[in-house]
Amino acid sequence: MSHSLIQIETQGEHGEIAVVRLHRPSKRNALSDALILAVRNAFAGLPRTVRAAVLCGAGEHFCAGLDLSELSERDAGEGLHHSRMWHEALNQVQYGPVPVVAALHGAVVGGGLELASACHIRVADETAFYALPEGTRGIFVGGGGSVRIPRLIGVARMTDMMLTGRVYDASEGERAGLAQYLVPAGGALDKALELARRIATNAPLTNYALMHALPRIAEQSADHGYLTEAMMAAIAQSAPDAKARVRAFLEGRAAKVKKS
Ligand code: 1HE
Repeated sequence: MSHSLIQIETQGEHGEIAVVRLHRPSKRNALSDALILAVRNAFAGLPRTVRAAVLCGAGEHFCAGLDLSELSERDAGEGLHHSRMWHEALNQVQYGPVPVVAALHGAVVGGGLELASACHIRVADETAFYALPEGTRGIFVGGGGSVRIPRLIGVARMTDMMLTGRVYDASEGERAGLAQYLVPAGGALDKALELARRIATNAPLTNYALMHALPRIAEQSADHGYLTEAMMAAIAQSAPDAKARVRAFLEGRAAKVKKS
């Protein structure tokens, strides 16, 4: 399946991996309204065979953020609805059908960083750099960045990035928590695919719990969190798939945990 602004391909014996590629390289994958809607539609409409997805960008950069050429004439009401449209699209990435691994390279800036933050795992290559130039442009984040980015790097680092225009390089970004994996230049997609293939072999309810229960438990009081956790654990372990996996380990048929 392919739209002009987004390319989607499936991989794997049963089509279990989807690669969703932002495809507007001449504009550094700047997120126009059409592209952000295409992102929403891509994740809402993933084929049912898909168990994990990779999100990447065509060309030299992952994403240059909001398409600034569309910003100029919006009034307050339109700005509100525009931001809410982004929220809906990025929520579709975070709370869509499957875990999403972002493969990052080049610019991961502004709304591009907001989009990356909606993914479940971020893999960056050495060319990646991160910034929130909204401060410089006289605007504010509007794609859920003020909710998601502090949860990755803390309020203090995000405040610094926006107040001073600070740019994190790939290693600084990894150390700060913007990406969990750092790989040589050109290697982000392969690493992201490797992780996605692994994720696709998990029991579906485990992946569901990680996508939908864990972030909500992290927002709950400890008391409520323990109860939500217990209920999720009970549901996950009752699945036939879970029982078969535990039996396989006990009978020596499953891999042990080993150092990588
Ligand atoms: C764009 C955009 C864009 C590139 N909107 N057109 N984001 C920013 O403030 C980042 C702005 N972009 C840049 O700083 C640079 O373009 C990059 C570092 C990302 C890439 O640099 P480079 O040298 O590879 O490309 P370029 O020559 O700057 O750009 C190539 C073309 O893409 C050029 O258009 P052309 O018609 O002259 O060829 C650029 O104008 C265009 N382009 N970035 C529109 N962002 C939900 S709220 C989120 C708020 C934000 O995201 S604010 C941050 C916006």
